[in-house]
Amino acid sequence: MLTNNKNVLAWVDEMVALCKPAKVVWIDGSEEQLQALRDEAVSTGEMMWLNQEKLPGCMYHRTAVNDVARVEDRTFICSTKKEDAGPTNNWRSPQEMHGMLTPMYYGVMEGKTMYVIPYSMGPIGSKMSKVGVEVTDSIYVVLNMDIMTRVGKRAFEQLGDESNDFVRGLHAKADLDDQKRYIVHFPEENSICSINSGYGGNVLLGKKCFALRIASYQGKNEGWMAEHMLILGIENPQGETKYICAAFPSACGKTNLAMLIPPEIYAKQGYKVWTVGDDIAWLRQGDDGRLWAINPENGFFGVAPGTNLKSNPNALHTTEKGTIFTNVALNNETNTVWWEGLDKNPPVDATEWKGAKVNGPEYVAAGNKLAHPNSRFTAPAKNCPCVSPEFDNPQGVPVSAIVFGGRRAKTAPLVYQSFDWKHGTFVGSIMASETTAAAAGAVGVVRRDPMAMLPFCGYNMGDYWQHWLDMGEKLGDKAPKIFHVNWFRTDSEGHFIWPGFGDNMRVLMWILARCEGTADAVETPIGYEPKPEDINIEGLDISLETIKDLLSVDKESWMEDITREGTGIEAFYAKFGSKLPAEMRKQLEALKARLA
Ligand code: GTP
Ligand code: SPV
Ligand code: MN
Repeated sequence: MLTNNKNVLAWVDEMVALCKPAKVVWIDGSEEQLQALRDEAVSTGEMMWLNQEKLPGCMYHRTAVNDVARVEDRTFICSTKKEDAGPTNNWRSPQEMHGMLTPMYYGVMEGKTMYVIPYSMGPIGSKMSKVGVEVTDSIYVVLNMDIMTRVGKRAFEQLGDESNDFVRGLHAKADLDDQKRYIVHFPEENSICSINSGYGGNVLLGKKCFALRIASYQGKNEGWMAEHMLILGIENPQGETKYICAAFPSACGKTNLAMLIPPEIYAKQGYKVWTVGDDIAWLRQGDDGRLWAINPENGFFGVAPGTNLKSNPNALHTTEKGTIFTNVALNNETNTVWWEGLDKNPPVDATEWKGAKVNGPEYVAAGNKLAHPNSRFTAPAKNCPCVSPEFDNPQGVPVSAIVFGGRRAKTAPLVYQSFDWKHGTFVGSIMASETTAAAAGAVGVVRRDPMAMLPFCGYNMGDYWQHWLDMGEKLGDKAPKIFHVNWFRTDSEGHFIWPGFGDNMRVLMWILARCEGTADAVETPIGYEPKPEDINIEGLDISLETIKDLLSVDKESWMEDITREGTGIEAFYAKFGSKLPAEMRKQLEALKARLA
């Protein structure tokens, strides 16, 4: 036993009695134990070693074909009262849900091993960190959790012997039946149940389930925030680093922005970029009154397709050792990995993500994808060439700016700044983005995704906006400035206009200059915009005209975005009834007046 904590022991006993595993293994976090599990997963065919010379410590895994992304329609928030889950979450009463789920877990691990994984979200020793315990029947889950979180005995030390403040996570792969797949959260019970999946955000319960859905609820009650945000630092030539948090929906560029390579014009002056986090930020007011951020995770669960030496060399280097690849394609000749956008040479002797041997170039030429669009790498943060020296700092880092953004072909300009925190909260609340392969369902449909939290807010989104407003009151004039960006505007042929990736730093530099009060702005109906000449385009194959175009605000399409039936802002707000903070309504009316 790794702990004397009676609350943990009692809960694990209960899970064992329910699932009836043949064996129980506590994950202590030792390299010997992990190595034995890797070998066991290879011996059963669950995982595979990749080329150990080219990719030391790297492994490969393929999920079931019906199990490749988060399942939002099968994800539930089970608060006692329906209105506490709100109109954007699926809800069942805890009683009804337990009544359905409990029998599904009876004896579900018979003949199998139950792994008990203690883990800390956040650096060990940080007041901002929290502990979870996940029980699972999957070695793949254990090995991923080991990369993504701080597992083992150290997590129990963080919890202590008396505390009951740990999140209970029960996961069973069961039959992987997608009709019986459930990802269920009980915020009031501090617990999560996941069944019939073996994929990413559905089963690595520390990630979206705990660090966002449960944690957002805890944050509301305890006065802090859990957000779907990357955290990056920009160090100037004088050696001072400023930190930015950015919330973009799934597969909309967080990992890429967090690891960006500064363009030549900044690199030669000595600017550097440091990655603190690529997906989740926990934010708290510090003793100095400012907002401080930690990344609760310890690794990156990143989208593979599109990652290459040009778009994101730091991510690619991060995956060169100790990484698990899921649903990418195999190059059978070299026993290495491949995905769309890695290079222009799909392997001839390839295995596509579902497991069929194919001729890569022919297969791709026929319009097929070798890697699943949501195929991922699970890589340790410490591998990242630009991992921040503050990564493990228990205090976190102070936040200068918060940036919202989505994938919008039109409407949203390259960048704008909110007038103040309240308006910034409004800007976050009206975010919209095209859907991506990160969740099951249609891709490319514009939907409202407030603060990139639509699938991740563990309580009523109206109360969540109120919590944002309350945090702003507390932070007062020390609050970070709030911005909105859009890297994804397209021209009439559907091509991205803005080069994106590393060049996004040009926009971040204006953002930081605004925070320091050293850049001008133009007031528009939607917020402050840069003067076009204040976006540095030196070294870019882009004209000032294009920047003007990227910054243009079409009042009619903004009005349309407000009033559109079904998916407009007004229709969206109407769903919240009396839970919509009066301030949000006021902000919307003010925007309409400015646009008129
Ligand atoms: P999750 O892990 O699902 O939360 O995704 P994420 O927000 O970290 O997205 P990621 O950085 O993995 O990017 C997803 C996709 O967007 C990849 O295919 C990238 O190539 C693409 N992408 C990222 N940044 C940019 C950009 O600045 N411009 C363009 N055009 N595409 C980008
Ligand atoms: C996301 O979808 O936002 C992810 C991947 O980061 S998952 O862990 O599957 O949620
Ligand atoms: Mn994410």
